[in-house]
Amino acid sequence: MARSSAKVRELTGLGDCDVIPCSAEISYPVREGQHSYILHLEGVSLLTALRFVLPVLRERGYISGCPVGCSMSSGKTTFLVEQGIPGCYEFKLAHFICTAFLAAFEDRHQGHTGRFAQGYSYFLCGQRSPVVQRVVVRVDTPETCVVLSRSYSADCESVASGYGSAARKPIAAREATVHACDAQQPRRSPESALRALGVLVRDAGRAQELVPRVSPCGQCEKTLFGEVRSLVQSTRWSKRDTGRKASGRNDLQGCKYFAQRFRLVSRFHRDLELSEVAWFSICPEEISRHIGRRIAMLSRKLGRKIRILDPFCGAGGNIVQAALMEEVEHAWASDIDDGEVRCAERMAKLYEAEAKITFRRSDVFDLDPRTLASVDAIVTSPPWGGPAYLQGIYDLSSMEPGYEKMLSHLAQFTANMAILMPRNVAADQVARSAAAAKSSAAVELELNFLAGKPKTATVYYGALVNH
Ligand code: MGP
Repeated sequence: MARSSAKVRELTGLGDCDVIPCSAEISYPVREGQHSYILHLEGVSLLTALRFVLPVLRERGYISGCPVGCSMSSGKTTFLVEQGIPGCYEFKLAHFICTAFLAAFEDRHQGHTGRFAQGYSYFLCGQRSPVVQRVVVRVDTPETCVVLSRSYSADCESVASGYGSAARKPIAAREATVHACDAQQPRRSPESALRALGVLVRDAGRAQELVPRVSPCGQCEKTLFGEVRSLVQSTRWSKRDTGRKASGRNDLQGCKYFAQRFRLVSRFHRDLELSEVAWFSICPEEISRHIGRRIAMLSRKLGRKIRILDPFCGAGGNIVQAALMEEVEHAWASDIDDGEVRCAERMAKLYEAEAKITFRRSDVFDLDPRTLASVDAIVTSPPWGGPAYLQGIYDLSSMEPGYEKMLSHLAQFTANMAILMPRNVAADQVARSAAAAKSSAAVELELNFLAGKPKTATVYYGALVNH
């Protein structure tokens, strides 16, 4: 009997990805009745699933009740089940091997197509969800209006209880409830109000010049304050790990960046071969996509499709996502490192964006504004100096090549720039950099939250500033 001869192995952790599939793309169904778990089967036909797999799972107590709502697509079968023990199970029966993923159902994922990554389960469901973006506070310096904003990517990590306990601790799903409201006067000093919003300044004297004009109401402030504090704590927790990240591909398999690979590149494939620098510097896809959307809005202002440039393209995370926007007509991507350029090319192929992007190896200062005169916007993530950036407040003047020198050079192409920055970048230095970017009227510093955690910041110059 197939049932009695079935071998069920519980797969755990991330280290096994050489022998088990790392993730599965699924169509996340709409909930039916009391069914609170989603079961996703790979490698079996519907008939085999019904006759063998489900009975075995039930017999062993992994699921209970009668599964419903099955859907099938390219050899994958999805069921909803009433109760279950979340996990990843592999079946070896006489004639087939099947992998089963079981995760708790979450209402907000209803109807999404997502990616189920095993080890620390999450659904990258943001592909179709809008990025929520709210301006929280706006401050003025004598010379420049600085807009501070936050972007929340659609939350894509979920905690399936008991799932992948040996793996990276998942970030708790935290839907931030922040309202941009019209509270009249700030009740804190400018510096502490900014700090409460997660915005840091290096020069305390200078901070006095930053006068919040709009401040969140007490309720929001409380939420934000608690949120930022707990996030800083969780950041410290994870920081200990970063020291261990070594260069080799094998070492990377255990590291936090590798654990987040589908968050960084949702179509991650082991043949992508990210370099050591790319692993820690590639922008998480949801944030790149968000920046891409903001850049695409420029097309409406100009009344035509736009052309964009990324002079530090690295593995291509930012430029590929931006180029995917239909408002983008063409993109140029360059990097000083030939290996990175080749990786970016592979990334473009992976996302089928290669026809829109021209790649070349070049130092940023060798790019000639006369030959790239038609660039409408720049999107880029310059080198921050590696994972040590989080010590204290990030000092923009420590960036190599010099930040303002780089901005002045890039401003010859266009003043419309979106530059990825460390989340602890000094806001006062950002304000001052506006002149070098020929964007002295306004600059925007946006904190990018991913799954409730501040990940990066983006500085917008020129027409990309959201007033
Ligand atoms: P991180 O701080 O290393 O990760 O980088 P995380 O998950 O916030 O770490 P934790 O320890 O606080 O939990 C967050 C993101 O910043 C990365 O995914 C990259 O997009 C970006 N980033 C990080 N570093 C070290 C660099 C860098 O040196 N250069 C660039 N351009 N981007 C970086």
